[in-house]
This record gives sequence, C-alpha cells and structure tokens, in this order.
Amino acid sequence: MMNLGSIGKRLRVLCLPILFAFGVLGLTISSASALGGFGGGGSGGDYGKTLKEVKSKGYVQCGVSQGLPGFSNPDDAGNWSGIDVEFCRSVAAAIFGDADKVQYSPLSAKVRFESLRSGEVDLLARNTTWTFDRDVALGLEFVGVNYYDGQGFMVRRNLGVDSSFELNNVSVCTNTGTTTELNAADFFRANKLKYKIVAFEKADEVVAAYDAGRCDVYTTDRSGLAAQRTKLSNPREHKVLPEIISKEPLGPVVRQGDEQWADIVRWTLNALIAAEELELTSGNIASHKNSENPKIRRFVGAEGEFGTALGLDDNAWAYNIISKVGNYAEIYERTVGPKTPLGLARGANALWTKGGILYAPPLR
Ligand SMILES: N[C@@H](CCC(=O)N[C@@H](CS)C(=O)NCC(=O)O)C(=O)O
Repeated sequence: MMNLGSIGKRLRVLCLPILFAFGVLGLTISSASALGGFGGGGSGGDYGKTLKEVKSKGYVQCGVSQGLPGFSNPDDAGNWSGIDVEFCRSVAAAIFGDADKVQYSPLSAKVRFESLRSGEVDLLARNTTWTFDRDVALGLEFVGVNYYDGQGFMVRRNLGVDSSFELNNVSVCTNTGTTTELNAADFFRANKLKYKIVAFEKADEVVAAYDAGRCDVYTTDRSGLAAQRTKLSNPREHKVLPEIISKEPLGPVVRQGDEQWADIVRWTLNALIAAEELELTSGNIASHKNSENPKIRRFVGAEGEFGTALGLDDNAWAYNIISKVGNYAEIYERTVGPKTPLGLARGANALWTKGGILYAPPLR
C-alpha cells in the first residue's frame, strides 16, 4: 500500500520535468514577445505597414468629421481645429517632430469605417464611440478615449418640456450611421414613448432641419449638441435636457492588423494624458529636458529607448508631442473647455487625481 509520503515523492518526480518544461516554454514565450515588441516582429502581414507608408508620403492622413466645432472643424480658409484635430497633430508630432504634417479627410458618420478599412485614411479621430461591434466585428481597433461623453436631447424652450421622459409623440432629428440612432430607438422603446426618427447623412442637414422646425428634438452626443447649438439661428431658444441616455466613449481608431501603428497612436494618447499628470506643458517642457526625475527623463527621451521600440526615429517623440501641441489639459481648454463656445466642464474628462477618469498607463 502506498502511504502519503511515497505519493508525495512520486508527484515530485513527475512534476519536476513538467515544471522544467513550463519554465523553458515560459522563457521562450516571454523572450519572443519581448523581441516582437522591440524588434518589430509582431503578428500579421500588416505589422509596420502604416508607419512605413506614412513616412514615405510625409504626412498622416487623418479621418475627421465634416464639421463639428470643438472636435474637428474647418475655418473659411480651410484650417482645421478641434480636440480630434489636435490629436491628429499629436500623432504627426510623434512621428515627424512636426505637428503640421497632417492631411484631413472630412468623413460622414456613415462612410468613416469603410474609409479607414480601405486605407484611404491612416487614422480616424472623429468623435467616434467605442462599441463592441465596431471594435470586434468591423476589423477596427480603438486605442483609447480622448473624450468621455453621453447622448442627450435638445429641444426648443417653447416645447415646454423639462425632461426627456416627457418626449412623447415627437419627431427626432439625427445622423445616420451613428450610435445615436440606435440609442434613441432603445430609449423611446424602453420608456414606451412614441417617436419618429428623421435621419440625414450630413450633419449640416440635421442642423438645418432642426433649425427649420422639421423636428421637435435634436439628439446626439452632448458635446455634439453643445457644438451644433452654436450653429442654430438663435441658440438661446434651445435647451439641452438633463438626462444622459448612453455612454459614448469617443476615441481614435485604427485598422486591425498593424499593432505597431496601433501602439504609436495609443501611446500618443497616453503621452498627452501622462504629460498632464507630470505637469509638463508646451510652455515648460523645454526646461525639463535635463530633469533628474526618472519619470520625466523617460518621458522626454533622456532615458530609455521608447521611440525606437515604437519604430520611431526619435526617442524624444513624447517631448515633441508636448512641445509642438501641448498636453491633454491645454488641448481641452482651447477646443471644448469652459472658455470656448462649447463651454464644457472637464467632468469625467478630468484626471483620475482630480475627480475624473483619465488615467495613463506607466511609461516604462
Ligand atoms: N459618437 C457617435 C456619433 C458621431 C456623429 O457622427 N455625430 C454627428 C453629430 S454630433 C457628427 O459628427 N456630426 C458632424 C459631421 O458629421 O461632420 C458615433 O460614433 O456614432
């Protein structure tokens, strides 16, 4: 009969080779992934393709909206501005050390994903909500969130409505190809309210139709309502109702399959947020070039090979983003913040240390 001691001995004899095998395998896997990360190995045939193409043409082709103040909007001379535009500029600064090396492709909500998938644009920074379906089923990759939002409703004050739950028998203007359409359908159905959707592909058509009184309600992301309201003939005649009916985490998107490019775009976003955490701004970063703080030394490229690991020519890639564009707070304040026509408080878009949910993973 076997006693417990002999079972223990047998298990040890069996387990040692197994543990050894796993040890070797573990080592092989971790060194392979380290090589993949730093040596440009990676998976799939498209790894590295986008950066190579972007470098050879000399600019980033960025998909933006057709005109949404605060996010991506052209002026009369064709100069683009907005939080998404500044994100495109940040990616260009990371790659070329020059934020102006960007071309913009204005895209409707409906065509944006196909334009990205077909390679017409390198990157989409177009007030686009990160959803399961888009991330998983459309062959796309969301790299993070540059504006946390939620959907709301705007009405004429003289409609006499104070809450979204009073919206019964209403016509609702919105854009086709958006999460907005789907959320509105969910909201009215769940609350047993009667409604009719009036949808247009072009945002300006939605604004014009609502302004002309063709619908009672305008629904989109609340940041979008704040932006589009500035285009109405008399913005003061309208109000945004208090309820937020959905989560709309808006963020930059790339094609699936080129992990190097996804990493460049993801770490550009992280660098903007990390710089705010480290209190590095466009105005002061030059004076931190020789900082003794290890976190800042890694950020400005004085230590480590983070640029090389991303396939970039310059380890000062994050330094270049901040010196040429600014950190997340600077961008927010000049595009959508309280002092702009949109007048949006930081809210959820404040740093995690200041009551919001913005948080950058460590650069190390
Ligand atoms: N975040 C939503 C809505 C995006 C959307 O297209 N919104 C409209 C209304 S704010 C818009 O961008 N209009 C400006 C344009 O189409 O140029 C989504 O990703 O589906």
